Amino acid sequence: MASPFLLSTWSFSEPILESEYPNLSAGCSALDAVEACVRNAEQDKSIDSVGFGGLPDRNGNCTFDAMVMTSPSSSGAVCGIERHLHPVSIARLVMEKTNHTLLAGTLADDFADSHGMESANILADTSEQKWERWKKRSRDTKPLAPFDHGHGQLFGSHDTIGTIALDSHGTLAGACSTSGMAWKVPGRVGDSPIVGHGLYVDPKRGAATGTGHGELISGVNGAFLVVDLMGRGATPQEAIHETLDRIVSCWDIKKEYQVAFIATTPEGKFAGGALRAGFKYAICNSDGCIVKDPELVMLD
Ligand code: SD4
Repeated sequence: MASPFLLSTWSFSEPILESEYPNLSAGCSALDAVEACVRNAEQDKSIDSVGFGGLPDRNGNCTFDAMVMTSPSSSGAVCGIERHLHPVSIARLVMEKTNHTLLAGTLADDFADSHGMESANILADTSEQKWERWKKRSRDTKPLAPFDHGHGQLFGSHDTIGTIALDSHGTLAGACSTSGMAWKVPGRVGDSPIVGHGLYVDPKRGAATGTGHGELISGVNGAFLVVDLMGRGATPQEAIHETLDRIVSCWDIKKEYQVAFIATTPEGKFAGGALRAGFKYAICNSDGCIVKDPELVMLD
């Protein structure tokens, strides 16, 4: 059995993984570990694509999407959260306290209230200021491709934290959270809270999570496809390659489009891949924590 590890999208997650890894290696469950990592990103105001500090929609309102998953029969998600700072924990409540998979909008906020979660203003002053500037500058709906220049310096308008863990019992879990596409049409929901789009975990086949333009990921059921291909014998890199290929063959790929996946087999063989340069991911295991370039970049 592989020793415990944490894998997560974007370099901003590396210090988060590093702080959580001791708990994982001490026996904490994969689910607790991924939730803790994602909560950490959700409360970090400097990350402008996840949780507090996330960029708002065209009307200046922030909404959050999140999911947790441990198997095809065990997942929970929320979308369009408007007044809670930790959508990943509401998603976990959906998984553990209901027979459902996805709750949406203010009714999902009400559900969180009913479980004692404190509500909060989720629009940071910095996000509001950025929205004011955007509103003055441009009404162009096109987002820029996310580009990773290091912690706190993400250029472009969106990217999601997707975290996967394998614990000391050999159990896989995944979680993701996002404020979605900056300046989105109000009501827009991306791939992140949809099972098999932004995240998929199957104990027999592996786990994958995606970041980037949710519409492209959703169009091919991206995370599910990566995991399914691994289940049919592909390596993580081959599975990501074929999934990105599928996206390239289905869409007119504009220069601002970016999609990236990270994936692992149940045995802990992992890889990352992206449509375009600029994506990085973080890994923490018994050898330490590092930020990695993806094994695969499809386009120039
Ligand atoms: C989405 N993939 O909503 C998510 C978040 C995002 O880059 O915008 N990520 O499309």
